Amino acid sequence: MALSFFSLVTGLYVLHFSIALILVNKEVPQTRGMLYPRESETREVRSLDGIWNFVRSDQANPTQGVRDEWYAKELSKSRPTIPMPVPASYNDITTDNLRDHVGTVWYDRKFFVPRTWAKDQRIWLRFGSVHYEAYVWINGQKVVKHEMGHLPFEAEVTDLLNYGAENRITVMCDNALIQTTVPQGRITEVPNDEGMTIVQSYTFDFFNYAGIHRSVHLYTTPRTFIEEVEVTTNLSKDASVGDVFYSVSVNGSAANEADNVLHIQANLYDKEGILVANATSDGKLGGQLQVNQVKPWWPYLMHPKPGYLYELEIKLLATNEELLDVYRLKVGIRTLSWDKKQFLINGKPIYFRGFGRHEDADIRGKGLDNALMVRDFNLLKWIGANSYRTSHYPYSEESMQFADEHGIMIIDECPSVDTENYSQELLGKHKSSLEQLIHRDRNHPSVVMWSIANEPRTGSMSADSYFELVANFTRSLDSSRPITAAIAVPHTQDKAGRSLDIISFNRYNAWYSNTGRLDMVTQNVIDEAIAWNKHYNKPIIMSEYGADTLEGLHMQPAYVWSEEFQTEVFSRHFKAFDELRKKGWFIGEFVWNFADFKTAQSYTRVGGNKKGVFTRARQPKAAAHLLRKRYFALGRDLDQCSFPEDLYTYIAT
Ligand code: BDP
Repeated sequence: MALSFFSLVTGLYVLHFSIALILVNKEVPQTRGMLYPRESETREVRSLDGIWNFVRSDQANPTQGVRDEWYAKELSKSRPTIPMPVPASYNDITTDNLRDHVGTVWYDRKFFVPRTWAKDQRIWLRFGSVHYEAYVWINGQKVVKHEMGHLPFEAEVTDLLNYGAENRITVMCDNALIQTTVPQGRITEVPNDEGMTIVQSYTFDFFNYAGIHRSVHLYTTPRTFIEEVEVTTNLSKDASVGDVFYSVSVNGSAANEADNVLHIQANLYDKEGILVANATSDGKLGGQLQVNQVKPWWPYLMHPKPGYLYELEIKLLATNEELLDVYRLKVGIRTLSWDKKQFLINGKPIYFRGFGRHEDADIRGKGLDNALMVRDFNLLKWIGANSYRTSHYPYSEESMQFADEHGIMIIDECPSVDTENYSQELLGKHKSSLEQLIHRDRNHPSVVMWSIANEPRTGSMSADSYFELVANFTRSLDSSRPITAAIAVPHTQDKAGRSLDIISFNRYNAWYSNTGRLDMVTQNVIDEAIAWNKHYNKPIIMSEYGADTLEGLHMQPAYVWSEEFQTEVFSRHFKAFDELRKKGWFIGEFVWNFADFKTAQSYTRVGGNKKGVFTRARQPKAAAHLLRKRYFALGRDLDQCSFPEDLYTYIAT
């Protein structure tokens, strides 16, 4: 049973190679539902986070647990278990080599479902993310399979639960990356001292952390409920009137009864809780709300009150006005527009000053951590950044909500990194990752751009049609935001840029090229940005630049890895950026990276990538203070923000 359901690769993982390429634009499965779990008068939410039981499979026998039906009873009956926190990556929790495990691992736990949930409700099980592939059972019954890290999935479990009694959830998670996963990797069998072992390799530069990375929730909905809400907004020319367009889809039997005309009552409240607009749709599941004296959503430092959010209350009503369901979400009212030179929010040109980042921390790896998230936003605001790219995969839904509230603009990236060996199967999964991402994030005002890849190998012929298909697919799902990709091949080789709206390029002058040569940064950056712009006639962003820096290492004159060197590298780039800004089409600078992060083991990495402006423990390196002065200076010059009092330290009169 289990094998056919899960269609597991028997034995070891198959390697895929692509030869000549004719790509076809096939349909991608469409995500349904997946609203962020929120309580309301019609919904309850329960967390299943906590300490779960954990088993690692034998690397040489990853499908054994499925064949032997470990999910049919408690895991501890099949294998000795160890405690494992959820959410967290499992890699850095134990003291043995679990860190480098390749293949499947198993989790289970028990939980109670209240008797009261048995009545007139539906129950849903939702995972914020599991990396990379997940297989889920409730009380030994298959529930859902999902492939792709960093993205949520859910399934209805109403008929599988024991109400007023104990239940068991079992999860199998597979971290193996092959040439047709997103991101790609390779599995090889190589000899070691004991015989043969399985090795996972990948070209991307961050550790392939795995496990149940984000929260697990059970939530209830009424029998007929609000399944999806899509919101778009507009502003009048003088920005005094705002429009909120909402469309709702409903799931449930009442939706199909001919004599029951479901309708929506939509109420929009401002921050003080005052009702500013309302509408009752006439048998339709969508409509428009108009807000006079609107308070638009502005990025941080562009307005004294950035990140202004309204609350949209959606009520689903039956013909007899019976209240069926209520769901509330935050809405920011803003417009986006772009042309060959500029990118504008609410009609005002934007200059991005931000970071490439990672979800990464000591011990918990890529596991959701509210303390870390709040600290990171404090640091972003302290340093005066107005944006970041979710390099190189979707970040937690909680952080997207935070970005909305704090006015931090997001370039939202799908998990495609170092893409190569293009194939039809890879294309399907790449498109699916964007479909899932856009479905999840389309209502966030903070999301201002989609990034369809990081450093794809766009020099090959196949990249041309591949990225045209990916970009057009993305546009077909959301034409309200521009599309970019962070490109690293030289413009003379690139085949993807023609399909993008905005060109982002990554380059490490004085680090990977001309190492140590601080005198070979500024002009190279200027020349390359101009070349990209001439080639494609599109706005240009420098999406990565930086230098590895060991905190506490000081050397004067500056020498690679020292704090002085990172500071100098930044300063040489700033000079280039200011030259480029005068040209009108250079629209942003993103440092690589916000904080130090873990990578696979390599002789170029000391405990990980050290290009952070902050350490992995989120403390500033010397360059952070310089960057802070620049980002606030840009904020003052471009957006008339005021300086924080402690920006400059008193030295002399
Ligand atoms: C870039 C990648 C980024 C790496 C960075 C580096 O986009 O993921 O971490 O190089 O090597 O090419 O520091």
